[in-house]
Amino acid sequence: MIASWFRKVITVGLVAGGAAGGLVVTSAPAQAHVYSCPTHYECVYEHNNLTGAVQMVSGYLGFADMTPIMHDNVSSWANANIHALIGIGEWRGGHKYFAQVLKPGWYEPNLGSIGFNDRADFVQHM
Ligand SMILES: [Ca+2]
Repeated sequence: MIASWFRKVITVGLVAGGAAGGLVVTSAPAQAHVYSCPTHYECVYEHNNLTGAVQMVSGYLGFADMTPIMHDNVSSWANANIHALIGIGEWRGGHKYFAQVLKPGWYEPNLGSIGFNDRADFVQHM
């Protein structure tokens, strides 16, 4: 049942509050894997393809820091929320930089594909 939520991945690059707030959207091929992120959560994973250590973040939290284990160690992630767009990002010079935004039910199997492997500091509702 959860698997039906995961179909594709959307990549959105943006800088919150940045003057040059261009929005770039690209899509990557869908991939089928074993999904372990419960409905209403977003999950970040240590390794590609939603494997390795996991941090599950309640979809009711607006913002969550990565745990010490996951900080600068996230390689893939999933948004199992029903409605919420979730962004993943890092702090850059005191500002939030969002590397990617996932629609509900989407996942990113390889953050390295967008140059963001092992860099995430937080996830946040958009
Ligand atoms: Ca990693």
